[in-house]
Amino acid sequence: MPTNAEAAEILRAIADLLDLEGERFKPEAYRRAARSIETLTEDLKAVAERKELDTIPGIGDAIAEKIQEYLKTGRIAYYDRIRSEVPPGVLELMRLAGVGPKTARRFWVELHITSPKELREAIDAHRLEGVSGIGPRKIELLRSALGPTAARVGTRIPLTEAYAVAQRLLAAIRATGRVERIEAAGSLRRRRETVGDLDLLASSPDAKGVFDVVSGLPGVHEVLLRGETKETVRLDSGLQVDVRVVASNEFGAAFVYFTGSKDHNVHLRTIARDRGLKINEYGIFQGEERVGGATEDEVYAALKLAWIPPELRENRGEIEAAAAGTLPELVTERDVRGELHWHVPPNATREDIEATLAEARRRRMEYVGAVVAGTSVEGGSVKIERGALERLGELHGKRPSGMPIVWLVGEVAGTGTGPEGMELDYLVRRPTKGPAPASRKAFLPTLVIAHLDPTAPPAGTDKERRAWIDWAASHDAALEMGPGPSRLDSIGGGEVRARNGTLAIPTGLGSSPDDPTFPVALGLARRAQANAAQILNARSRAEIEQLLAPRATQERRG
Ligand code: DGT
Ligand code: CA
Ligand code: CA
Repeated sequence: MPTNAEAAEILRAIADLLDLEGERFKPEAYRRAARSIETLTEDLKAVAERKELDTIPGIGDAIAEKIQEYLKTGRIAYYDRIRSEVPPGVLELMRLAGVGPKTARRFWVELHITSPKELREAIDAHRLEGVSGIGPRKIELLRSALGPTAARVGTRIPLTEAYAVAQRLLAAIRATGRVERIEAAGSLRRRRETVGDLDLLASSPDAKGVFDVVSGLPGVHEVLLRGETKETVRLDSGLQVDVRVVASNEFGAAFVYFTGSKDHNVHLRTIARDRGLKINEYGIFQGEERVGGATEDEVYAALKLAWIPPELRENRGEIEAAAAGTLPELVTERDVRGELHWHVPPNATREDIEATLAEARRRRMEYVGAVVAGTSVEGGSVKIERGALERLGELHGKRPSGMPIVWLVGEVAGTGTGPEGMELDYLVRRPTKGPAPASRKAFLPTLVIAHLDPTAPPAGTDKERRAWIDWAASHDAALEMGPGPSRLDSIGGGEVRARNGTLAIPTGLGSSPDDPTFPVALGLARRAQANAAQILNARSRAEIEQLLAPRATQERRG
């Protein structure tokens, strides 16, 4: 018997197919209808019998007709037809992590790649290199999305992906109550841009109990090795996870050791030796006597060093700085005071706007800049449902009690006006191909957050990035840090800092609670040694308003 859930599923499948065929607006209409049906509290059939299908929000005549057909016959001829037009492998491609309908369509239409297998072959044959819009990072992402293969051994995965996987594992292990404490160490804790394997460090009196838990977690493919204090498993994705269990009084020493980097550790050990001490993963030793190791502070203090933030532990001068008391003050989560680049989801309702503002308030944000106009980086025009747009218009520039102030933002667009004559507060600008524009007059208003062009040809990436860093530094424009090819990694962040430029940290506002955007972007900014003064959205509302003020003055004059 047909169910609401099945009907919704077919509508979603239609949306996917339409996406692949390059349709622009229809897919979203089908998705909206699917969502509506899923939240329906009564049987679709009952609604249809009352001839009230078209009263369901998001269901117009065309979709109502297809639902009727489905309820009568169990099929939708339209679906069968468009499905026959798309090779099944292309649908599989679209479901790979990091491949949306647009990319899948390009693989299919431009590169004649019609299955994951063909994609893997194309990558191995270096056929994707030099294809516009598919840079080396994207290729790495694709390789890991394609799962465990021989080629995969020795490859590294992006930090965002590793972060999300680690959070899931940590939460699952903590929930069992079998560990006193468990944390991610290794390159993930140092927020290296790519991660080779995960290193989890736990304290517990019962290592075997912890390993039993880990081995049985969903997504764990096989146990590669198990010893007294260490277990290594491989996940379905091919990623390896090392788990170590120590006693709670050893945790600090082990945490330093397994956080690395290896070069950092080696340097620490030479300092220890000079002081007549020995440090290893079990503690700090003076001769045979154990003199500490419960906390990281103890380890660094024993070496007369300030505690060093993990993001700096690469043996690039941080140990000398810790000895001299000149470690940089790094931006922290608490410094971030607002979101300047919130993409209102295309189908958000008034209620969704309220919910996001409430989240912003919980996170103690002072301002939220909502993108309401222009072209998104992905290329589509920014489209916001009427109700949400109205609500944003009502809230614009206002601060309902205890709430952040709402600013209206245009993305890429060259004018200061949004839909229905809405006045925009500033623009988020994406560097376009070619040289950076000489003047910011080209896009009034004043405040510009540029993110890098993900479609820039790989060969031009470094040069263009440098041009944009120069341009941003001399135009009060901030560049966004964070995951993904359109944002800056820690090296780029360091270049911006060296030029006295400003960075911005995307907060992941409005995303799911386990979205890695914010922690990853923050970590990369810290790795770039950015302090709060260098982060645009670590400034207060008043300070940002001051940046926006010249525009108001200009307008009054003009
Ligand atoms: P990865 O996994 O390649 O992204 O990088 P890491 O840094 O996570 O390296 P991994 O997983 O091999 O080891 C984790 C940490 O354990 C590493 O950062 C430092 C420590 N470690 C591993 N092997 C050695 C070693 O031979 N000597 C020293 N001193 N430390 C080591
Ligand atoms: Ca590792
Ligand atoms: Ca490891």
